[in-house]
Amino acid sequence: MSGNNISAVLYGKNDLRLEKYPVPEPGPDGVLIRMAQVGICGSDVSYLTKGFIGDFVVKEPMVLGHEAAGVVAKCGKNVTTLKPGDRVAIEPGVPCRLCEFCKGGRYNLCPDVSFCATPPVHGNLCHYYTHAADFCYKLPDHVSLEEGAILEPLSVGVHACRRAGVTIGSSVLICGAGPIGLVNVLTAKAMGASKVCITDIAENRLQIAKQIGADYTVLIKSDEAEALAKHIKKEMGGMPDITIECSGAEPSIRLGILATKSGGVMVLVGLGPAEVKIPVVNAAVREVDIRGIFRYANCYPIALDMIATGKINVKPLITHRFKLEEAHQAFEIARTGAGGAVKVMISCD
Ligand code: NAD
Ligand code: 572
Ligand code: ZN
Repeated sequence: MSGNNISAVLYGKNDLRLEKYPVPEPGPDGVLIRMAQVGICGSDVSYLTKGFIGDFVVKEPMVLGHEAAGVVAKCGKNVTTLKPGDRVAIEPGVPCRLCEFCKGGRYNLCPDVSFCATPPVHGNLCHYYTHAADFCYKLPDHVSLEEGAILEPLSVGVHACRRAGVTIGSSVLICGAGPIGLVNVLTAKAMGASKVCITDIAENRLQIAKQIGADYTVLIKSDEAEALAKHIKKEMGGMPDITIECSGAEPSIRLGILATKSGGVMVLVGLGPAEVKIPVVNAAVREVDIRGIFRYANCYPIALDMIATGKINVKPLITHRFKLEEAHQAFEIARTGAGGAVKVMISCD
């Protein structure tokens, strides 16, 4: 099998190549996975179009992809929980397991995490890939491999809604209706939110949000945050208890703070410029707690359960499908959002 592992390799800005890599051998605690479905994330697109995100620079060739599912092809000698033929979702971040964050259960904060397609770690947009067996989740027969791949962004939604404290009866404002805003809509509704309002600057994305369960949509046409906050209050019949910001845009963060009810919570999911100007005194004196999130921890099992039990349906988020050999076209659609693209899925089998 060696040398037959076609992989989508990023050499640097706008230099994506399909190359044959060797088929890797799993370590004693790992599994070899025949890759099936890999979603394109905004971070894959950023590495392709800019060559970096923040301090993470593509210096060596790196395989893209971290939203993935596949079929176990071979197990390392210590693996007892999986067997060849099992269909699995792959949690892309494997932490050190030893530091205080790992031991405390907040393993997403591990400084030594190895996360797929974050330089210099290879991702899994390829035919064969090895991963730690305990970061692979067996899919029930009725859960598709595409749904398995979407567990990754869905886990971001689960983590954000948990950090926000979304519960039965919550009223939630979600800013930004990209894939991450949309998984937050699905999760917030599944966790019992009674009112979910979502904003975006693009009407087509708001339409999808409506279809998947958003109760109110607000098209953002100006940066007048005070007026927009009043409009949202009127639409929702009161200020939201919780705001989950999923655009990273400065005016949207500002709006999120002003729109949130006193004593409420604002979660920053979107990561835009490293420094932004926000009305921090307004948040302070109204006791609006501002919380961040970094990926997720312990969320894959919850995300899988939400799909497997039918509490949420992620299928409407998948708008485009390509084969690995068509990776360049797939990334072009993901980059431009042409044809109303939300989640672009690449099939590797
Ligand atoms: P995306 O670019 O597809 O979606 C962002 C959406 O925000 C777009 O639909 C855009 O039209 C909209 N938007 C832009 N300006 C706006 C404004 N002023 N008001 C309202 N909406 C506005 O990206 P995505 O894949 O959905 O990811 C969203 C953000 O989440 C990104 O910044 C990404 O880096 C971040 N993210 C963070 C984490 C984390 O761990 N914190 C994890 C995953 C993604
Ligand atoms: O699915 C995980 C994920 N995380 C994203 C973006 C997209 N997908 N994050 C935004 C970028 N950061 S980072 O800290 N970084 C590149 C490591 O700037 C991670 C979280
Ligand atoms: Zn991602």
